[in-house]
Amino acid sequence: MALVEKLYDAIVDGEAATAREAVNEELAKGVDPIALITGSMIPAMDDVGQLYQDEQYFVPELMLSGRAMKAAMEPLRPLLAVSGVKPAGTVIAGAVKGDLHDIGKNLVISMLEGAGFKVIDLGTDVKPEKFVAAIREHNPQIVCMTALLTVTMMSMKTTIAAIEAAGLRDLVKILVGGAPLNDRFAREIGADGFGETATDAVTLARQMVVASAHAN
Ligand code: B12
Repeated sequence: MALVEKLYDAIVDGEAATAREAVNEELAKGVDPIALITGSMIPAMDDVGQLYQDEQYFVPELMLSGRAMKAAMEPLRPLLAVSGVKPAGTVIAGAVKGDLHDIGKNLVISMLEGAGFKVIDLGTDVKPEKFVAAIREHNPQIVCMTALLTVTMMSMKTTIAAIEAAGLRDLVKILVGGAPLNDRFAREIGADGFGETATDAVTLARQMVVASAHAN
């Protein structure tokens, strides 16, 4: 899908109202929501990250772009969600302790909901004990964790250890994601899977639900 310049520029420039307007204009033309996300919105956030790294952008600009990304997601979320069907499975999702980045997590949630999963969003800066309590309360098949900071990646390990200590590890599959992660790290910390994109989250979640159904 070609880049929609108005949408891309609005996110890079941190203009929330224009970003939402651009999405609505594209939807009115019949453009596929996922094409907007992958073709224009994620590339815009990637470039914002680069600008920050190059010290052309600072935290206020990051925040404005984050807000514009969220505004652009608003009209898309209901279109990604399906309703009225039996959930494909239950997932709990959160950004781990210390991590306030939630754009990727929210995208993962939207895509999972779009694929028919019931998702309980634990939010950001989620402490290990909150993951544990949510597993007890909601009985999910899958736990999705996000970390965007190298310093918070280790919170994933601590969370998996807490889930293990609570005797719940065998009841759930654990998926991890976020820009600084890779497959090897996921294996080292004892996760069941790593996904680079929100689409990977759906593919892996589907595989894991099928696998756990066979195991039962
Ligand atoms: C927007 C942003 C912010 C916003 C966040 C707004 C929000 N509501 O989320 C704000 C301004 C709050 C922020 C704050 C900070 N940020 Co910041 N931020 C970013 C930025 C530019 C974009 C992140 C983003 O939203 N990307 C777009 C989404 C769609 O991508 P994603 O999160 O990776 O998710 C995708 C995949 O990873 C995957 N995925 C994600 N989760 C999961 C989970 C599963 C299970 C699966 C399968 C897949 C999956 O699917 C998603 C879609 O494909 C990145 C740069 C970058 N390019 O990553 C820096 C970045 C992450 N931030 C950085 C830093 C340093 C900070 C601050 C420390 C800055 C400061 N000095 O205060 C604080 C930390 C706050 C905290 N405690 O968390 C650094 C981290 C460096 C590092 N190595 O640790 C980065 C990399 C910028 C940089 N280049 O230096 N930030």
